Amino acid sequence: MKTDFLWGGALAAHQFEGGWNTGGKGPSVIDVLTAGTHSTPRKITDTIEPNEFYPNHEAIDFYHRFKDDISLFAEMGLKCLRTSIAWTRIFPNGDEEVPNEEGLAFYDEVFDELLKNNIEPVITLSHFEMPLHLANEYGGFRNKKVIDYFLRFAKVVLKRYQDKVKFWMTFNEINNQMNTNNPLFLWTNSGVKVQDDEHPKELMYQVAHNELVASAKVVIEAKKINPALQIGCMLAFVPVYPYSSNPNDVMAAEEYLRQRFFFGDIHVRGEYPSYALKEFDREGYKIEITEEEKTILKEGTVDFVGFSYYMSTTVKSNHSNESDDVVSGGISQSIDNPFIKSSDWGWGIDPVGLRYSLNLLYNRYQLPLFIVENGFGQVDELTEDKKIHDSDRISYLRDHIIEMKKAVEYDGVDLIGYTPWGIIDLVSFTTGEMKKRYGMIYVDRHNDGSGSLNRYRKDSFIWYKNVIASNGKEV
Ligand code: P53
Repeated sequence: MKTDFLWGGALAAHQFEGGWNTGGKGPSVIDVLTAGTHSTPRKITDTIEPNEFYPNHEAIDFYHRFKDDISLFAEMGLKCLRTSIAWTRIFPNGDEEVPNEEGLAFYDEVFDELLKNNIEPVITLSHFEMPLHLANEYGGFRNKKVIDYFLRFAKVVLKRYQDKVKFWMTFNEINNQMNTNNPLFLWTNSGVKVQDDEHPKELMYQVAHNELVASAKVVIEAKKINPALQIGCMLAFVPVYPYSSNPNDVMAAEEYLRQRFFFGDIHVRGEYPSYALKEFDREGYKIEITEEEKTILKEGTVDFVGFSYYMSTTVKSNHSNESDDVVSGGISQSIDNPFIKSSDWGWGIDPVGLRYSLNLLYNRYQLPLFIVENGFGQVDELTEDKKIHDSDRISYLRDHIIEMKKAVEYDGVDLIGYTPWGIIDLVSFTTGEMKKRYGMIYVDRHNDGSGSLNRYRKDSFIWYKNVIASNGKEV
C-alpha cells in the first residue's frame, strides 16, 4: 500500500459522543429514536418522552472522555479518524443566524487533540444528525429552505476547520433512503416522515434531489473557501448479485444496482442518469428540478467517492419476498446467497464483495475511492480478566483487507484509505443496541444504559495495531 494510505477508524457523532444537550447542543432527529433490537424496530417519538430510553443521548460519553479515547486511538497507530460534526452542536435549531461558539470550540479541541497525536480528522457533515426543529417545523429536506440552512452550517465549519481537516463528505449513506419501506431512513437521512397523501418514492426522489443540490452547493463553496479541500460523497454500497447465470437474473441484478448507483451517478457526473428520467416518466413522478439547480449539480461534482461496505445482496428474477430489511435494501426479489454466511443480525459476510465493489465503483467513476466503513457487528464477552477474544471480528476484517489489497495492488484501484466502522464500541444505528458491537475497544455499557463506561482493549486492537504498523503487510 502507498505510504500515505490512511488506515483509520470510523464513528459518527450521535453514536458515540453523548452529551446530547450539553454545550448548547440542540436535539437532532436521532435524539427521538428509542432503542430497538434485531426484531423490534426503533420508534420515532414526537418529542423526548420522559418514560422512554434514548440510547444516543449518552452513547459512550466521548464528549467527556475524548482525551483518553484519543490516546487509545493513538496507541493503535490510527492515521485518520472519520467522524461527523453534530449539526446541532453548531446550530442547535438549524435556522439560527449565528453559530454556537461552544460547539465550535468542542470540535477545535477534539481535532487539535487528534492532530497532536498525528491522527487526521476525516469529517462527514451530516451523519443522520439534522436538527429536530428543521425536521418538525420545515419538513426536513422536502423544504428547499433547509438547503440554505445546511449550506450555512457547512460554510461555518469548512471555514473554521479548513487547516485541520482536508477530507470531507456531505451526506452519510445518502442512498439508504431509497429503501422507503423502512421509515427510519427517510427520517434520519432527510428529516422526513411520509404523509398519507404522499407517494413514498416520489417524495424520496424530491427530497434526494434537494439534498444532492445541497451537496453540490457545498462542493462549490468549499472550493471558494480553500481549493485544497477535498469533498466527497458517501454511499452505502451493497452490491447486487444475480442468483444464477439465467440472463433474467443478471438483468434483475443490473436493474437493482441502479438503486445503489443513482446517488453516486449524480454526485459524480452532475446529471440525472437516463434510467432515472425514464423511471420518473413511467411512474408519473413530478420532481421539481430547476435549470439553475441542474447547473449547480454540474458545477458541484465531488472529488472522491466514500463508501461503506458490509455485505452483498443477491436477486432472483422470478422470486418475491416480503421482507423490507436493511440487508436487502428493500429489494423485493432478494434471496439468500448459498455461498455466503451471515452474522447474528443477518448481515452477509462477503469479503470478495468488497473487491467487486471497489472495481465497480472505480470503473464507473474513475475517482479516488475511500472505504469509510466496514466491519462486523457481534456480541462480545468480557472475560473475568477483562479481555475480549474477538477472533471472528479479526477474521472478518483480515479477509476484507486481503481483498482490498488485491483491488489496489492487482486491479489498480485508486484508494485513499480504510476506516473500519466503530473503532470503539458505540450505539448501533439500525437497532439502537450496544450489544451489536463493532469496536476494537470494548466499552462497558449495555442495551439498557447500565455499565461503568470503562474501556478495554480487545484482541482486535493488538491485531489492527500491527496491520497499521506494517502498512498492511502483516494481516
Ligand atoms: P448498525 C445499511 C447498510 C449498510 C450500512 O450499522 C448501514 C445501513 C443502515 O443504513 O449503516 C451504516 O449500527 C451507518 C452507520 C451504522 C453502520 O452502518 O446498524 O453509516 O451509522 O452504524 C452499522 O449495525
